[in-house]
Amino acid sequence: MENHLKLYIGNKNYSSWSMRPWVLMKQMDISFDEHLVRFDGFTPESCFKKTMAELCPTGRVPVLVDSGLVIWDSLAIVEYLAERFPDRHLWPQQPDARALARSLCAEMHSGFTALRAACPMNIEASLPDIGALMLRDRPSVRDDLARIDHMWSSSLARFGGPMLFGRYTIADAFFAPVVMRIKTYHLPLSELARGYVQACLSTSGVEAWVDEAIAENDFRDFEEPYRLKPSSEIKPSSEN
Ligand SMILES: N[C@@H](CCC(=O)N[C@@H](CS)C(=O)NCC(=O)O)C(=O)O
Repeated sequence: MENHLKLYIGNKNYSSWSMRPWVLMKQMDISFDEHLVRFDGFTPESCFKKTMAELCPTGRVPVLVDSGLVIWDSLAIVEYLAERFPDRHLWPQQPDARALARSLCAEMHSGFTALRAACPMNIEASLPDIGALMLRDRPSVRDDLARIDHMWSSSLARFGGPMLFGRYTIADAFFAPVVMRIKTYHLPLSELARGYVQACLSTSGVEAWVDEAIAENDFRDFEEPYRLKPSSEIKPSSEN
């Protein structure tokens, strides 16, 4: 089938939602044209918002365009890809494993808000002090991390690793930005879950995204709650 896929994404260093379909498509050898719409703010006047609002109703990335069909939202995009490329087996093939993988992705898609707010994706940064502060002062961040550890460990134990469902699936793409947060903020995990972090970081899709994120070298101050001030000025005691 002729390939007309276009994927609109944001800055690779920051855009966690964009990372999911991008690493999936790279990893599973689905070719596409990338359109990076640089973050310059999310106000209606920003170039980012004007560009994306012309394309889709949410005005957000990622967006996949397939010969005029516009699909927005990372979950809808990966479901579309799974249907369009059935031979790639993007979901696990067994119905029970597939149902579990969908449960994990749905939980990720609508949850972990405390972790996401306290530790936004910032691939080129190293912020161990912030990670330690957030874990010390925000119980909801501790809860999110414990849930992720339990979720990953159970899946790895049940399906044998190295990826969440044995071989690489959509679930691994969905958790790739969490893996990046674990790395940036040095968040502690059980041994099994740490092994998964290493396995995920070594996948070709994630390696390619990380290389390009670092090469971007595009500091966006509105995406930087921490690197603009010393950690002594950061007061994480209130929950978001
Ligand atoms: N649920 C959406 C979330 C998309 C999203 O929030 N993307 C961010 C960038 S990572 C964005 O475009 N933000 C712009 C805004 O908030 O206006 C998805 O899964 O695709």
